[in-house]
Amino acid sequence: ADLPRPAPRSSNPEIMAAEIIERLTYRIGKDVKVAKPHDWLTATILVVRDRIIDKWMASTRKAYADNSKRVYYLSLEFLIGRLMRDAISNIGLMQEIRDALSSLGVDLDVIAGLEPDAALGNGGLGRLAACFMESMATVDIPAYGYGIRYVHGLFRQQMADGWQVELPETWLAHGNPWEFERRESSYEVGFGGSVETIGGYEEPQRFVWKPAERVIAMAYDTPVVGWRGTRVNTLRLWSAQPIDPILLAAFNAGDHIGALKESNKAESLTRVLYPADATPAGQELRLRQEFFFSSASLQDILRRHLQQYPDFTSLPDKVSIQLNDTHPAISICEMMRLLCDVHGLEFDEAWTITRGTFSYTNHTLLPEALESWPVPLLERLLPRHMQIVYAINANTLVYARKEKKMPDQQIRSISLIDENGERRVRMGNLAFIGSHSINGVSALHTELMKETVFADLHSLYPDRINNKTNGITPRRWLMQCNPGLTGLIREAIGDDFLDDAEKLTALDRFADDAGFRAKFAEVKRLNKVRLANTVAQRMGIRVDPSAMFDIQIKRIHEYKRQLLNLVETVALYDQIRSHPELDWVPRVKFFAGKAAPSYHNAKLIIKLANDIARVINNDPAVRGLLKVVFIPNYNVSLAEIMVPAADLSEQISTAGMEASGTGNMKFALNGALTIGTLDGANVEMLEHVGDENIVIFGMTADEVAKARAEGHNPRAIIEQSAELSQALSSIASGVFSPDDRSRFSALIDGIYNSDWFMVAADFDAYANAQREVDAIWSDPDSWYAKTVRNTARMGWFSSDRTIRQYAADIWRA
Ligand code: 26M
Repeated sequence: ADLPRPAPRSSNPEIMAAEIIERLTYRIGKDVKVAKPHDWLTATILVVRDRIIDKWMASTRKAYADNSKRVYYLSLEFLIGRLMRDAISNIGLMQEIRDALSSLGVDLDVIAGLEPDAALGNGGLGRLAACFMESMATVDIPAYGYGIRYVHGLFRQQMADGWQVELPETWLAHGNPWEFERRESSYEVGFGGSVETIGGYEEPQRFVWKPAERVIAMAYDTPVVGWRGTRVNTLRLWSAQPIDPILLAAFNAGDHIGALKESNKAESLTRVLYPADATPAGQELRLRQEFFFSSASLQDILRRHLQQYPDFTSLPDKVSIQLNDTHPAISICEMMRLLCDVHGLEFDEAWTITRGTFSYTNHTLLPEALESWPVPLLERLLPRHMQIVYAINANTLVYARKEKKMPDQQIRSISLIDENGERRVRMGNLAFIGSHSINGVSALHTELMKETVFADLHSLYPDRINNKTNGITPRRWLMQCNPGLTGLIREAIGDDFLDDAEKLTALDRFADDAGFRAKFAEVKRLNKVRLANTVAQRMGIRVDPSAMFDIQIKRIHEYKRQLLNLVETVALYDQIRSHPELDWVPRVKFFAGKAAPSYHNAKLIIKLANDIARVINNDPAVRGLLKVVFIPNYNVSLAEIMVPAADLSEQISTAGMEASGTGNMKFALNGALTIGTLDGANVEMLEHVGDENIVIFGMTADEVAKARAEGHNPRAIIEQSAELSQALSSIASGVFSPDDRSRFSALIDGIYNSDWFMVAADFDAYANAQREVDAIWSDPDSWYAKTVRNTARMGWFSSDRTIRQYAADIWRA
């Protein structure tokens, strides 16, 4: 949003233009006459960056001077996307920079589109970390994000004959003007080797880890500006470097190649993001990444603490470390090692400090997604940490057995070691036991945590589990991605909502204002035209912006049930063809999302979407009534175009399986209607927007659990539904895959034989809900009244609210 506000140094486009030219000349070394669009982009970012730096330093100094508590957000993923528009808009210079560039013959929107989309994350968990970074700066919390500076972010997705193909992503190819290399902030991180025991008989025992391998973690800092530029925090990403390559080469004199191999090995640590978002890869390199960034971050955190305070007794008062899932859970052992072995604290004292400092957020209950590492691997790679795991476990199990009289079966379930089959360390249990707070990401998810995976740990520590329902930053997900709607809201209710999204409730009464609804619809139409243009440009497909835009965008996963949507699409296609005389609502069904490269069924679902699209889009019988579009290479930037253009948001996961969802919030905030199950944060969205403004269908989490426990009969269900039978058999028999008629038979057999994800069980409810959506659409007054109310009532889902709750209840910051 182009917001007129006093700028920090100048609000004069001429000065701004001069500054851009100055950066172009002296930092990039290019003449105005020969500058390429990319050079203008870099020069503009450098101007913006310099404006941010004063505030950055002031923020750092203030935290030091005030002895404020610092929050550290440890995450293997930060899915930040493009940064320039975010930064410019947050410091209030949008209009000046736009004008300055335009006076130089450069279009801001064109160069903004050249900025690479930083995809250092897979999906929801990584995007949440990015929203939280922006909100922590906005609500003025001294916070640091810690993560990995992957050379290659999430793979680029290309389609080859409808199949997903993964290509390497190279976001750093043109350099990264946002980051500052901090050579002075480097730490050694060890792997392997052995543990030496010192003392024992008279003196207390001490342990010294002698790693066999060592690498350097080097910091790269990126400033994160909050809304109105009040505070600038640091995102610190670690890059792995070989230990002094010159020295190493000298040591290996005569073996130059061998020496460089070592340096290659070090650098390979931070080369690439693991592309799984639900099934842990279980690869040694992944564990190395987790420990590498945990160790570097902890060394940095403890060093900063000792700079300011005499010892570590004050650590829990001055430091909060939030673990984004279990990926950084090894930090708990590393903290214990640093406190005991390096700084000489006693185990019990170190444990109190550690537990007082850490808190853990769980993002999934899927059993296959719960991280665990084989004991032999941990013993070999991190021998000291394995000892610490055993020590923590012994203490916990003694407490549970002796003081809490816990029976054996529960003891087995709370143990840090899974003894069923190959012995493994359970990272979820480690994160739980080592933290004073464990939170879920929606009310339903938090209750399910208490009842399922963490039931026994919850009975042992009943005060630790709490809920923090996710949120999204309204700066990126309303003001920037939807300037049209932002402008319209400002006209209607003024600017208060810009600083407090909950003020959007003032918009509620405009739902009954026909004039306002017409403007709201016009904004939506223009956003749909923008998406239609994107699709035309990228894929050569023409879609009609007057049709309902029905959108499902997220990682491809069976539990998210893109398959349910596709089966219903086929059923609708059959219906339209059998009853062309009926008054069908024209729809475009959009899909986008990446599949983990090793997830066979997810890749098959992408192929199915493309096969269905080809048949439907080429059938004149449904022309103008139904189109299916799978847009390749879904990322944050594509979401910023698709979210504002949606009429209908598909949030249809099997109840009990989506921890929260955050895309659901983005769509509703931007005036889409949701069709969804009672899953994750949908449940709370229903409470906020009201049941007349959201279309809920299907089994509840309890019903799903019951059906699974007692067994349900998908075959009987399918036989009772003519529409479903026909849709499934047409897919299974090869109607959409004439070149390979059995391509989808195994996928469809899964529905007949087990239907784990309740595609058959929920089909009729879903199809009926879709016809209900059609009915609402056919009455535009009713449709837009509902969508206006969605925007008006979604302010609570701002990540500012979420962060305030973390600060009040968990961090006490
Ligand atoms: C683990 C080990 C090895 C490789 C990859 C992983 C891994 C990476 C990401 C596992 C899970 C990952 O992400 C899970 C995730 O994104 N969960 C989502 O978190 C969102 C934010 O809380 C929720 O809104 C979503 O419902 C939830 O699916």
